[in-house]
Amino acid sequence: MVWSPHRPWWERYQPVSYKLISRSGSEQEFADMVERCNKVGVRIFVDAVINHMTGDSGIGVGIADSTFNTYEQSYPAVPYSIHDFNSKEKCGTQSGNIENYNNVNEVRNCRLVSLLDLDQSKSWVKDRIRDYLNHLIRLGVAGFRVDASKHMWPDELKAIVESLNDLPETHFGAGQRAFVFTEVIDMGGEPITKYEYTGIGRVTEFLYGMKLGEVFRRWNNQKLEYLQFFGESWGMLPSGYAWTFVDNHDNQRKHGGGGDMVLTFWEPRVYKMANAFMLAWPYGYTKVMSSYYWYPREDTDVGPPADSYGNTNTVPINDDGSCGGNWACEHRWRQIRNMVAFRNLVHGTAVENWWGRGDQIAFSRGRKGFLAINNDYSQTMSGEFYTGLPEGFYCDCISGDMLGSGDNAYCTGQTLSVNSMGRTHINIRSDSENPMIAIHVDYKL
Ligand code: AAO
Repeated sequence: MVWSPHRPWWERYQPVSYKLISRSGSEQEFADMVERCNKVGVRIFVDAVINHMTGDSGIGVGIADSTFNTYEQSYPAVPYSIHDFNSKEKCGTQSGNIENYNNVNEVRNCRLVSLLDLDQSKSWVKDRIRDYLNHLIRLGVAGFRVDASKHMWPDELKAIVESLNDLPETHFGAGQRAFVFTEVIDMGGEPITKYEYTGIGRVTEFLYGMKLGEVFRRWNNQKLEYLQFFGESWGMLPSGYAWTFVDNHDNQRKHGGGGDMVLTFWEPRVYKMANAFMLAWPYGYTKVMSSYYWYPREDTDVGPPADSYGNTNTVPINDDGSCGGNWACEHRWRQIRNMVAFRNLVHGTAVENWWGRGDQIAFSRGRKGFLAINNDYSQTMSGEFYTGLPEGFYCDCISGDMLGSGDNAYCTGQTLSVNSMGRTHINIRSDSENPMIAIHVDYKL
């Protein structure tokens, strides 16, 4: 546990053991959550910290009461001893830490911000990590985000992933493998690239959120209309390898890659636009961020809403479905939640009817969905647009929800009428709080 600063969020990134006990609860509570989620079709992916253990802070105790001693490099609860870590000789820097990101050996054999660096070439280490991940698989998790993957040798990480058990047949069917995402920050300019990790699973595409932030902020003469070919031609991974997000837990705090450009929940209007675009756009495997508010905003260490000891608070849900208790819960914002449904619905269809004028864009996804965004600061976006959709009345899933069913269905937001030519009239004011319209065939009234 880290007490100075007081129980920061990043404490979790310093494992002491592989026990499933955290400030969020016990193993039993975790297993129960996974089970309940699987039953309703929600998959759980675990953020696996397997590159390192704690920082070199001396002697201490973890949240599950396991001890550690970094002078001796000892973590008895796993157990790991000095033989399981990369030595200073193997690393080669004076401090034992990564000092130069242009030196591949350093990045992978030295300590990331002083975190004791496990040596995954050792079979003992590989096996302990394998057992830990298999334990999680047995509990029903669907896959892993592999933290700090850039700091592990790709072939060693691949061997660990390949050694994992299949997912349990009861929940996933026969022969299914864990879904793996590797965290590799590659914005260009360093020798280690994201392409080295595509053989393992999906790879973080940090350029995606950075570029999207640049475009929606209209920095460097960017305009929404340039998004027509947003994807690989912008220097990003082929779509099938990319794991995309508007922001993540690091860069929303200006840590990690792209921190100055990315959009976050602190700027909700434009954040909703960027997420709507991401979710409607057929590139990459998308991730929606879910956060908590922290104060003061400049203090990037502040941990989650918690009791005075640091145990994470339960998330209260308000009557309108949003979260209370300082949880931001972006995933519950109607504009974002409804666009997730949009994405699932239009999966497999192509972008059609692209229309772009400066900071106004519109496009459809096959004959299933249509999105229009007005990011112009003064011009209303108005006119007749091809939606690609069958004739009928549609409920705009940005301004409202479609409730009820059959003849009793009604829209709590704006209703749009699509004519027999597939055209609709739209009018989006530039000063609207939600300057977008999204309709799809599941919201046909
Ligand atoms: C904490 C304290 C430290 C202390 C340590 C040990 O803050 O002062 O030394 O404990 O006691 C999180 C926190 C850390 C925290 C750590 C452990 O963020 O502050 O340290 O937990 O509790 C690199 C890695 C990447 C990593 C990122 C933060 O490559 O894997 O740093 N992300 C993950 C997690 C993260 C976590 C850890 C890893 C550790 O998501 O939450 O740390 O488990 C360049 C490099 C990147 C490098 C960044 C940041 O990026 O390319 O590889 O990321 O620098 O150092 C432009 C450039 C871009 C550059 C970027 C940032 O965008 O284009 O290349 O600027 O400068």
